[in-house]
Amino acid sequence: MKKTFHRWARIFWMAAISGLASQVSAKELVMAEIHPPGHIIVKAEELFASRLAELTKGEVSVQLKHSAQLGNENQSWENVRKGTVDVVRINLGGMVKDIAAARLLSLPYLFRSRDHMWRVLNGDFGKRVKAEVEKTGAVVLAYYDSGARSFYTTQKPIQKRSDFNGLRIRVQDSPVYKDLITELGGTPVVVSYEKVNDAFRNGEIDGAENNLPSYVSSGHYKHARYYSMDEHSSVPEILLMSKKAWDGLTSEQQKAALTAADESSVLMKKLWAESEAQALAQAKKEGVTILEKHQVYVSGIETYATKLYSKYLTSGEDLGVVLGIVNSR
Ligand code: GTR
Repeated sequence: MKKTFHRWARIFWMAAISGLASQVSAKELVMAEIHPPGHIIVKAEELFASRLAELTKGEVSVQLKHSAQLGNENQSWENVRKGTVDVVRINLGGMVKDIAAARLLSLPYLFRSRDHMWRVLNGDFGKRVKAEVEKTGAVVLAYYDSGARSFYTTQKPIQKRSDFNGLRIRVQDSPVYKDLITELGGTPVVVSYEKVNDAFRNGEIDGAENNLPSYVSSGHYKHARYYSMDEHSSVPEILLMSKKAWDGLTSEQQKAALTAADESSVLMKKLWAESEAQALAQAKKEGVTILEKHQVYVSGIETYATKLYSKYLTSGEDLGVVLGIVNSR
């Protein structure tokens, strides 16, 4: 009896110790995302989280806080640099004030296709973006697709440049986007993503611009019933880890984080076209008027939009970089 008791006590004690040990070594990373579940970006992040847990055998897990529970995109960008959030996914278009390379990436009509954008990101320019971002104290895990952004409006579709006259268009907090709308003849209104529906409801804006998956999943299509596929920009998403969280991982865990991020990016790239097609089908089903690219007088819009280049390409180096991108179309 006494012997059995001792045996059980030992087993209990060992279990308690090993439980404690795994608690001590297990790390939970908190991740901020502004999109809701179901968005392709969130699906990619879910894959990142599950692969990271798998690759580290449960040592590192990710708690995904979607739908802007941890604040808007600007706040995520600030938080990841401060280390108060461990992982964030943000659009490079919102990082323009701090990252010079993001300014170039945001220039309208820079890329002709997703393939073109990926070629540029996988080359020297992608390395430059990474280096600039990492100087700010965040670690780049991967780039994600973001398709092409187009304009959507409440009263009538955008078909040509003069349709912008007098329209108030919501933009990300970026000087490039503000200048773009001004150049096109409209008035830019900076509103954070999760407040755009309210801005439509309150009549503060007449339009906005985004890719199809975001236009649909955000519900913007309920207010802005005309989507004109002018495809004026393709600014990728970036997955970042705070330096503090990164330094808290072992080198094996860091490797696993990069692998999981890369795998999620590859999968997302495969699924992107599908997700765009689904969003388009849903928008049509909901009665949205879609103007296909050939129904929009894009070259007229592009002529005005690209006037921005002279303002933003102030150094010979940047001019050379952008010329290189344009010539690689
Ligand atoms: C989306 C992007 C978000 C956010 C949003 C916006 O396409 O995924 O991160 O930047 O656009 O327009 O604010």
